[in-house]
Amino acid sequence: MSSPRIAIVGAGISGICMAVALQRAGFADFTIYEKADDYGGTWRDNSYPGLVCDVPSRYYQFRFAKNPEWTHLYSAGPEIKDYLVGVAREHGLHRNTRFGTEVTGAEFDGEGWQVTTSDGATGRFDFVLCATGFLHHPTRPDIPGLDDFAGPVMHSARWRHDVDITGKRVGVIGTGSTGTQLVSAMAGNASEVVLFQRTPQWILPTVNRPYTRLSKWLYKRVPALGAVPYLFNRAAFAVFSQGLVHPGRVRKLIQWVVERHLKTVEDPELRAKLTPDYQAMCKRLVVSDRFYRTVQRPDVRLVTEGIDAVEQRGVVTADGRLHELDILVLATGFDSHAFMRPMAITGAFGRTLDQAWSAGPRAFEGVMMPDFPNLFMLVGPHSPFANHPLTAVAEAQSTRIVGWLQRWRAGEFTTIAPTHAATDRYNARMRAAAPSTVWTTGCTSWYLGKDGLPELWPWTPGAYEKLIRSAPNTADYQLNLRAASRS
Ligand code: N01
Repeated sequence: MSSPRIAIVGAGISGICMAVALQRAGFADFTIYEKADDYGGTWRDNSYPGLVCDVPSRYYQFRFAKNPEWTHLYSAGPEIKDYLVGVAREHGLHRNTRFGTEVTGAEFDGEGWQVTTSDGATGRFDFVLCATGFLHHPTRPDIPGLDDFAGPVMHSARWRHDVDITGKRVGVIGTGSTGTQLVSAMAGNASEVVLFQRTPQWILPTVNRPYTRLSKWLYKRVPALGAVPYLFNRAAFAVFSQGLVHPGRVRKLIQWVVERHLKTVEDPELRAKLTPDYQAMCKRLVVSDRFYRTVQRPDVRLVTEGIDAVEQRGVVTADGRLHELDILVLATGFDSHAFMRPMAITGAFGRTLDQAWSAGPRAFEGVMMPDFPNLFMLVGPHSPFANHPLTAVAEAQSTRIVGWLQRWRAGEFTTIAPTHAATDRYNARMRAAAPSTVWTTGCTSWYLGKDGLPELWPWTPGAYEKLIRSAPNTADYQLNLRAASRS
């Protein structure tokens, strides 16, 4: 039995998860390419003040690496990054990782992939596993004059720790999960925080609390206890996700909760400005118990007039007013539809990824594409996400991928890709299910693709896990069986 040569692109949550799954299945010949200089992906890139994961820590972790030391119910960004670095170290992944090396291209040569990196080197692999994430490429808004601003301008995912906000007038553009966390964290430190809101958000209240020493001690002493919060949160998220994908009681209940939360804003004029005109969860639900309190502070100003331009001294809004600022923060999100691009990927028959995805990212079961044999994706198009933890998605998908690699090792095939027919059927079923989801109820968001349909799995994450952990239907794939003679 030969062992495949495998390239993993990206060393974030899904890249680390995939690498550990390979190790555990006895696949030793793999290289992780990471363009940055550390593990962590989005948790490495995002280091803005106030970053806290809105999924409970004891759920937002790998099942194979439960951490008894989480300090809070909801962990801060640096703690999650340290956790991921720790998992990578514990598994000795540095031996397989090439930091500071960006994969710029990958070309299928009939039986495997020629991978090109930024240093001009090439390598040949039997499989390429793309673990590149989707909240990776910061979006810089197209606002006239942005480059003219005299002070520092920084995207939330490129936080400049050399810029001291103390006593400064800070403008924040964007009211997603990031903008709301940032404003809550900076108020009181900056002299004034001005939040430029294009669209209000529904906010789900939650209370963060530290774990007691006793609870940490117990989780350390009795690791099996880790299953309790995991299963509890899994059940809670299963109920929550019913509201995402079906109209009904859960959706109504969440709407009621967020509306009650909004009523904690006392000034009716401010409350009106903060009231969305779409259903809760249509955009990715923001979770915070601090935001409404923060926007009611005298040193925080909510601006709802559209932004016309940025000039040297600040932001000019449509009413002609200049909002003078010292620092400008762009909490304007990411190009979530890029996935593994700008990597130049060319599959079978010379078909490029840009050609294959000219109508938007499409995949089979979130992990493979027709015409791109032996190329797998983690958290690819139409994987479940929304507020669901990506650790769980990556674990389920890496199990499926390992299953195929084992069949390759057993000599069952040389190359594999899903058929066009299976992929078309799969995508048609998802399109048919999309109208029941909350994401199509009348808002814009990064969830929606070019066709206005969500690029998310339109059923519950549990249903996806069941599908991806079940035995694949061989009829949905084109297997090249020449390898039968290899083993
Ligand atoms: O980005 P977003 P994010 N002028 O795309 C506004 C995850 N996350 O970084 O709604 C003015 O949600 C835009 O306005 P509008 C999570 O999955 C998780 O906040 O398009 N405004 C919007 O308000 C999340 O969903 C955590 O009208 C402009 C904002 O910028 C994802 O990351 C924490 C504009 C962008 O919101 C992305 O969140 C943080 C313009 N030209 C993030 N362009 C956790 O807690 C854009 N906007 C785990």
